[in-house]
Amino acid sequence: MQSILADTMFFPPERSSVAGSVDGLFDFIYYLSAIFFVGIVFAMVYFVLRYYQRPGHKEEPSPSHHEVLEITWSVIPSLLVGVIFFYGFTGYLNMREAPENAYEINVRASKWNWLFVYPNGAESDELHIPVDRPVKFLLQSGDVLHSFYIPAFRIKMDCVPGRYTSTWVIATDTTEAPDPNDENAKDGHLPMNLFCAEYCGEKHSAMRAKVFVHEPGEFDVWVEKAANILEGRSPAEAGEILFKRKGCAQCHSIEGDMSAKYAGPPLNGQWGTERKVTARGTTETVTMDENYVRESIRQPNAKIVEGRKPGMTVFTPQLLKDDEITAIIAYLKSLK
Ligand SMILES: [Cu+2]
Repeated sequence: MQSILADTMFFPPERSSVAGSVDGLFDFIYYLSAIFFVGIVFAMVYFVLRYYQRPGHKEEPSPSHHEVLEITWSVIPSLLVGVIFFYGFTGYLNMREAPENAYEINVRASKWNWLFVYPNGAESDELHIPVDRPVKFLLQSGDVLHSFYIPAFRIKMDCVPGRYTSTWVIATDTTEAPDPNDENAKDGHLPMNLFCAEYCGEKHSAMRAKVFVHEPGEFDVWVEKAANILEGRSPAEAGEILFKRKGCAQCHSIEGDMSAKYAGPPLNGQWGTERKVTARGTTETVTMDENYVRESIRQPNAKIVEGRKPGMTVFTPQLLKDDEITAIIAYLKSLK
């Protein structure tokens, strides 16, 4: 069911197989509330005008009960609530249970970025999915509660630390025109937004990603290419991709921004320079070289730059391979 109200007033156009049922129920509750609101306010105003205390107005005893009236106002709302429950509950179950043949993508939420891991090992910081095919999202959180929310699909599910949750979707439209600044791009074909919908700390509002929906063949090509980021790229190019994808860019400016907007120190133009750090309670001076960067990634709390607080993610070899650290080092060297 296409929703006129939800489409035009509140939400982006429906782009998934479940969006229609969500909007349908939303519309039902909305119009029902509107009808009851108008009815109740009118009745109230009418009674006030008819019965207010005034000179010459005689008080009448009110009836203790009225069976027909009481049954009516109990049965009708119960039926309406029953309808809302039925469609809400069956719709919810449908969103929880993915079909068996669904394509599975692992979603890892952490402060403050999204990482999508595909069955062939490919990883991306933007979500890519095929059109017209059930896609299941297996959700995880690396730290606190986050919530996986794609408004155009009308799906939302919490990412809970220490357990898996899941949701799924069939996208009904492909996205094109990846440049949002292109004025000729039709809105219906722009990549969709993915938000974190659970307040998760300082940069919660920056925890966003784009969703791209591909034709099936095009998707296979993309996911194949995404699996080998080190291949066919210079180490610095691969390092730049990793720097964004692994969340480094959320806390480290590459434009020299020293402000508290970034939890970590800026990383451009730093290669080979010295800095004061605190290591096990004592202050020392270190040079930013290969080993310092490697240590700062593997054991971020070993040396804390003066004026900064510990708290960076510890990147174990499972999270970031040695080859990938080498690529990031090449990227950092290239930043002026
Ligand atoms: Cu979050």
